[in-house]
Amino acid sequence: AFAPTPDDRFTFGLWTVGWQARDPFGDASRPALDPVETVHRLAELGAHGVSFHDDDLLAVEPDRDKAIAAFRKALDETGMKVPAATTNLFTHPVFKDGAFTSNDRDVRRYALRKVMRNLDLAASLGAKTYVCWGGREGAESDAAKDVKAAMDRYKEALDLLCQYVIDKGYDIRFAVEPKPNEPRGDILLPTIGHALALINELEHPEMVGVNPEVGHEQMAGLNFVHGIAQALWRGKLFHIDLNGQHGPKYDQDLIFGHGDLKSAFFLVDLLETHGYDGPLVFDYKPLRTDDPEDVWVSAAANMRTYLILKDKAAKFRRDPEVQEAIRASRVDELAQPTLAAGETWQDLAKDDFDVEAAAARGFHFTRLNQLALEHLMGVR
Ligand code: 3MF
Ligand code: MG
Ligand code: MG
Ligand code: MG
Repeated sequence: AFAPTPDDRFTFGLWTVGWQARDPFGDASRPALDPVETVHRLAELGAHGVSFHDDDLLAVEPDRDKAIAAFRKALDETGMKVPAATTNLFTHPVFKDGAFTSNDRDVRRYALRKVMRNLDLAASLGAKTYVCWGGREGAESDAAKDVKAAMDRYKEALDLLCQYVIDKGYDIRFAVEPKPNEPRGDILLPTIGHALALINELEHPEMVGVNPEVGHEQMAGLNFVHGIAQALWRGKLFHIDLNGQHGPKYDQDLIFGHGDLKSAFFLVDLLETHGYDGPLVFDYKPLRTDDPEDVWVSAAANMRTYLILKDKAAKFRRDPEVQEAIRASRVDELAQPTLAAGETWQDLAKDDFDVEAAAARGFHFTRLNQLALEHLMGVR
């Protein structure tokens, strides 16, 4: 039980298992990992696919053509897919003030060329989603960045990239990944809501959605499940980065479920009951204390945790006592429009409403929450 198969649509970034665990205070604790090995190991574990930054492919082979050929061969041998790809616009010091919104115009032009080059590769590998995380789009000083101009440049960049995809005839949509801070003091498009608002202003809003990451919203103290629900409501959840985080602190990138487990439970419940059918992507970091074999234990743990939570969420939904508690809490009543068909604001005056009686009615949310926790804790 809980053994993943490609039908589960689990994918991993090459940079996750391949993270050598360099951090601001310490050197690498693991050797570089060959993307070819990653593809084979993840396939053996039951994953569906991998995604990559342009630079990830060069982890052990500096020749781009050779690296791509080896990667393609590994994909062919294993049947692994590339549902998404992305661009590294943050490691090289040229991007120290960002890429699409760097104050330096030449850098902005170089960044767009770098994305377009990798879009060609992404399309040739069958990727349907192209992720744009604004790695260093941001500032430490409010004097240093004209944020209104930066929004113009962000829009300009995304509009240009959509036009590129249209002109090339690629079957690709973009997914903007919000993050509040790290590596910059403040990053532009810090939350799902900010990203959705920018997308509404684009020339091709239908081609752009979001790629929210569990830990990123939680770093800002936000409710990830609520953010995902709002993105699903607008049909904007094109991609999702699953991992774990313990509240507002540095970007921990823990294994999925190894942070806020209760939020992970309700997230899986939401994705599964909504019928989200995009890739389920793990964007996590194996602990720096893990050795090269532990890395694969951690990769498997992400998928197993998701499948366990999926099973628990389904049992929660099927439990007659839960169903009764949901009715008692009037959760389903919210789906009913506030006005009946044909009613107008004038009809509201006709209501015979006892304010005090309504104020006295409890919602019984505690009982419902406890039932959810008991399912999660495995006693029901
Ligand atoms: C950083 C991230 C990124 C993005 C990636 C786009 C390195 O916190 O989450 O991972 O997910 O660049 O997919
Ligand atoms: Mg993270
Ligand atoms: Mg991240
Ligand atoms: Mg991410």
